[in-house]
Amino acid sequence: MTLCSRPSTLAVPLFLVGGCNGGWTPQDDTSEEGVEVDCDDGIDGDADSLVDCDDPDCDGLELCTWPTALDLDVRFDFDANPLAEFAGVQDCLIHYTSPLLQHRPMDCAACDRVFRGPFHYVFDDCPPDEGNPRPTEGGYGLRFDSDTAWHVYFRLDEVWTSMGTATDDGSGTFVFDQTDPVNYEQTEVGSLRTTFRFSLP
Ligand SMILES: [Ca+2]
Ligand SMILES: [Ca+2]
Repeated sequence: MTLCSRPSTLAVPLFLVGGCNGGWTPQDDTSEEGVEVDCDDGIDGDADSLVDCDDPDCDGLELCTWPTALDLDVRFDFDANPLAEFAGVQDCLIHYTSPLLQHRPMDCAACDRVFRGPFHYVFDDCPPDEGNPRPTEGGYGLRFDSDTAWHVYFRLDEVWTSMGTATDDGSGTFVFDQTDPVNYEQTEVGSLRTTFRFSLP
């Protein structure tokens, strides 16, 4: 395998594309008669036809102000350095969007919400990850730390893993933006900028 084939340099960051798959554990419904006690389980606990935050019993709860749908825009932007370009490695970009919906049941203990959605590829000129076709859907977990900061989680080998913090860019869009060096056979070949943008639909 030569540097020119540049196959695995993007493999590690691309696990972020995978999101959450399988392993969901249903939660118990801890309702009492006549009152919606659990306002975040997707169940109409008191059987009055109003589920969770739609039920006035849940009025005033902070969690009822959290979004149940988000638009996600993701970019993996690889920038080859001059040495790597001399060896034939090229820049490449993977760009996809996903209309995310709240996913139930959720099994991310550190998250306030888990979202899933189909991936729509806008652009992709990066080399294929042999044996691992691009995912067609995925999910992410969010913890709502403050009005301007959300912590983002993704699933890696069935374990929810911290990705980092997305912050409000001032327009209500929460942005995670990070650049990491990319190494191939102990040589730095460039950098990968990873950008996740969460916005309200
Ligand atoms: Ca409920
Ligand atoms: Ca109810």
